[in-house]
Amino acid sequence: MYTRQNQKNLTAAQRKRFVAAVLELKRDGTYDRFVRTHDRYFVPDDDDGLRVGHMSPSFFPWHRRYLLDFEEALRAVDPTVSVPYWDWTTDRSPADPLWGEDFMGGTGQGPERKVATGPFAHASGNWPITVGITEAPFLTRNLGRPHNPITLPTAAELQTALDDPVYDMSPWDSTASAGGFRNKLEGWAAPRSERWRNHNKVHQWIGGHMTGGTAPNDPVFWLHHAFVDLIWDRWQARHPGSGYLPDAPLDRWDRQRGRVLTREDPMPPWGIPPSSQLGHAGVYRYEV
Ligand SMILES: [Cu+2]
Repeated sequence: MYTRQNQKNLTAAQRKRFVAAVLELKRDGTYDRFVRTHDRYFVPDDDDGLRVGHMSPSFFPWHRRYLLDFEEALRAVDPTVSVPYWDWTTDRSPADPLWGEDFMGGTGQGPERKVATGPFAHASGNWPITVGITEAPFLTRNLGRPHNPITLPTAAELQTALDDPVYDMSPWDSTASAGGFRNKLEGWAAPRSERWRNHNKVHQWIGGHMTGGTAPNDPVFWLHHAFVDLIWDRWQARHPGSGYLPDAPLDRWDRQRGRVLTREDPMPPWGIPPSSQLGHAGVYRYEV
């Protein structure tokens, strides 16, 4: 059992070891395989295929397993490392030490929004982008989107998702107007005028690679999704009588049948059901 720490509590030595392990996975090709996997399962509502990673109930269990795989790879490089989490309701500024030279590096610069500081700057030579949305070989960001400002989700906004006692609801996609914890936290259940909420809004606030299927090109992806994973714990603790939905096969006439995972369906690429990922006791815990 190991601990996932709040990123703001990491010592300089821990930041250094985390960055070094990430760079080693990049160097040996493992990292880009993770980026490719995320992109492959980035299937939107209007696609015919099975949606496992996004816009569907398995958003939480899929990312939990995905982070665990990544963390396992990191820990094979350095067993003292785990994935830290970033609480974006409290550490909200582009000036936060999260974006420091010794950790994630800063925002993108120039018209191309090229990340030019820190360990993941292109000039370092250690962070070529090979699985991108464009041909650009460098990591891009646009923290806070200054030309059209967006703020990180607030604690109150997060609370509206946590307060919902229903895990998810039909039609199990990004359009549910009624709500459900998964949709509110993933961040689709918003009026059109304010499209992004919670998890999605964080991706938009960072900008650049974080806005697409190859989002894990930006190492802050892992810190963001560790916090999303922690939020799932909080929701479970708050609603002990609520569980993963759908928990039974969908009706034959249901248009989402075969397109979303029920509790016991095999979840690709692992072939394990969402029910196997509902807790993480004995594997890791979160520092609070
Ligand atoms: Cu995400």
